[in-house]
Amino acid sequence: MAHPLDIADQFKPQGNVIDLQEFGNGNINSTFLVTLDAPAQKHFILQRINTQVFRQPELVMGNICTFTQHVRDRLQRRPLISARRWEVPQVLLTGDGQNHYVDSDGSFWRAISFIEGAQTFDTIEDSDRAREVGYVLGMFHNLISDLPPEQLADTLPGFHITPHYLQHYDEVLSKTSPNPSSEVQYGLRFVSDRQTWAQVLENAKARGHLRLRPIHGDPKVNNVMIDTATGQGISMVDLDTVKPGLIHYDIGDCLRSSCNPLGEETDRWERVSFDTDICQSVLQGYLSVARDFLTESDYDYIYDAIRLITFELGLRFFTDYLEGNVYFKTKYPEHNLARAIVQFKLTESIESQETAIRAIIQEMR
Ligand code: GN1
Ligand code: MG
Repeated sequence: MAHPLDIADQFKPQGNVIDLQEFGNGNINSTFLVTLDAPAQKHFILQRINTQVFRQPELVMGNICTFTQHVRDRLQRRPLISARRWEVPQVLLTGDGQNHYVDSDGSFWRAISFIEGAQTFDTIEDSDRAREVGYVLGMFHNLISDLPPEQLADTLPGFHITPHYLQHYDEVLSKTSPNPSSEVQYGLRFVSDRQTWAQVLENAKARGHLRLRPIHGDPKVNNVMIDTATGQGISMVDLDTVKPGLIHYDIGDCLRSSCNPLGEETDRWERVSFDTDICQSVLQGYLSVARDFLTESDYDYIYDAIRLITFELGLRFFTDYLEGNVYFKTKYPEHNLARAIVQFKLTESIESQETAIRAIIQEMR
C-alpha cells in the first residue's frame, strides 16, 4: 500500500513534509496531519476516503467544492457583520490541478487546509462553549441557506433516512442469530418498541412540512472548531456529508453529541444522560443566526429530531455490531454494541425529559 508520506507530496505543498501523524478519531475515513517546514503553510490534512462507504468519492469532492465556492462568494459579497473570525476549509489541488489523487492501489486521497489556532472538543464543559457550538451550526446553515440543494449530489443515498436503517436492520436480523447477552436483548427490545415512531421526519418531509436543504450531515460537537485564543466558534469541519437533507438531521446530531457530557465512547452506560442546560445554550447560539430561515414547522420537529437522530445512531451502531462491524471502524468486537447502548440510553434520557425539552424549544420560538 502506498505510504501517506508519498501521497502528501502529490498535493504540491509549499515546502517539505517534515512530519505526518494519524489525526482525530473519525469512524470512517483515515486522517493524517501533515507538517511542513514552510512558514506560510505549516500543516494540512490528508485523508484516505473510505470508498466502501462513499461509493462515488468524486461526487463528495464536487459537493465540497460547490459548498466552499458558494460560501467564499457569499462572504465576499456580504461579509459577516460582527467581523468575527470565520474559516472555510479549502480543498488543496494536486500538481495537475485535481481535487484528489488515486494511488496505484486505487485508494482515493484528498487534502484540505488545516485551520491554525483552533481546537475541537469531544464534550462540552460550559454554557459559553455550548452557545459557540450552536452558533457554528447556525452560521453554517445560514451561509448555505441560499444554495439550491439541487446543486449538490446525493453522495450517500439513505443517509439519515431512519426507515431505511430499520429496513436494513430487519434484513441483517433475518440473516443472523444474535448472541443472547442482556445488552443485545436490550437493544432488540429498544428498537422494536420504536419502529412506528421512527418514520416521523420522513413523514413530515413527505407531507411537505419539512423540505430538503443543503446540510452538513455530521455536525457532531467535535467537528466544530473553537478559536484557541478567544474561545469563539469559527468553523465546521469534516465536509464529506454536505448534501441535500433536512436541517433537522443536523440539529439532532449536534444536540445528541453536545448534550452527552460523557461522550459517545463512554462505557459508563448507567450514567449516560441528556443535559438540558447544554441543549438550551446550543439552541440559543443556533437561533442567534438561524432564526430568519426557520419556519414554524421547523420548530415543531426539533424535539423529534433530537430523539430520532440519537436513536438512529444507536440503531446504526447496533446493526453494524450484528452484521459483524462492516461500516464503522472498531477497536474490539463489541465496540459497536457498546456505542449503540450509549445512544439508546441517551435516547431514553431524552424521552424521559420530553416535557422539559419541548418547553425549552417553545420558549425560544
Ligand atoms: C461517522 O467518521 P465520522 O466520525 O466523521 C458517521 C456519522 C456518525 C459518527 C458517529 C459517513 O462520522 O454519521 O454520526 O460516525 N459518518 C458517516 O461518531 O456515516
Ligand atoms: Mg464525518
